[in-house]
Amino acid sequence: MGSVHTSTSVITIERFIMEQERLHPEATGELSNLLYDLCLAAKIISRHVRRAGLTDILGAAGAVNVSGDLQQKLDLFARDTVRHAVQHTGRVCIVASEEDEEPMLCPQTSRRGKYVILYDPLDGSSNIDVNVSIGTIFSIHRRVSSPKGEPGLGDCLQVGKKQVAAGYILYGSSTMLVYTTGQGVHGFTLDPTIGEFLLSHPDIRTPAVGKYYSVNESNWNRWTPAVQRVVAAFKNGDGRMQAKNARYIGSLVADFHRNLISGGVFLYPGDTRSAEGKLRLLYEAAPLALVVEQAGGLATDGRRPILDLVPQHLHQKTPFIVGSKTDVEFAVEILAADGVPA
Ligand code: P6P
Repeated sequence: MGSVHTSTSVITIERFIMEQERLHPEATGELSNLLYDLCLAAKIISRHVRRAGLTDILGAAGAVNVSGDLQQKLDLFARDTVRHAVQHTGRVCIVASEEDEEPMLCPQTSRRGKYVILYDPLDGSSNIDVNVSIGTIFSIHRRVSSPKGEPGLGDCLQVGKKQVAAGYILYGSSTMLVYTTGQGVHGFTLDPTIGEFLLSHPDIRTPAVGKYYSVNESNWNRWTPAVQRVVAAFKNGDGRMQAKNARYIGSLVADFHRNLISGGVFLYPGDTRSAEGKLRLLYEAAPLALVVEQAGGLATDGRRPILDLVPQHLHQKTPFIVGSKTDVEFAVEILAADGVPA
């Protein structure tokens, strides 16, 4: 009798990625290997994040630690860890991160591959000192420049719907890696005792109507009246919208993940201080938009789907409303009636 998948069968991310690749005979395996590379980076960053509280003992950033290594700020450590994991593999040609003003070309020594990685190495890193969950967000595009020339900014400034893959690592009560390659959204939980990400959330679907709304209400007086109407409806309910529970951690990946699993809507609208809001399009909003849409949700800037926005520059910000389909549609309808951007 052939092997039977029982509900208790342990599926590592490596095995899952391989099985997913088999669904695409044309696949070369390069994307699969790139996802493995990111997996390795995730394990290394997770190990360091878990020890963050020990910097007083092990030395904070700038100090030289017991093994003589220069202690780095965790977000710079995360930035380097991802880059080191991918830049010599011949699978990637250029990377861009929130920590660097310009994209970084992969070294000429190894063949420059066909993929581009845009990432936020450690989003919410200001929460590290108070032991609040933080995350890494990544977006993978195909190179669009000629392989005969140098990769460049044009390979990074691509519209979100062209992403090949996207996902995040959440360093929470457990470390989870959630990703999509356009074939649904799948979540893996790190078992640190064996150093493996195990399939824990196959084919994640986000509820159409959310339990939670997530927004920093201290910005209330800086929002447009239309945004205030949207948030008031989520808070108090109105004719069509049941009142929701408020949940706001102030760490994007943590807020996003809770809402993805339980249903909810996250908002970071523009305001009088910053018309484009606070969150970045290329390596925060666009990858999370791909994940949420693959899970049945929506992501918008208040008027247009995030995945349709054509970036003009690397660190461009965007208003961001993301989560349960019915809730995001409700917000867009209220904002459209007002005729101004979120
Ligand atoms: P605010 C963290 O600094 C971050 O970039 C996101 O992780 C989070 O969603 C947002 O900022 C919180 O911003 O203005 O509400 O503190």
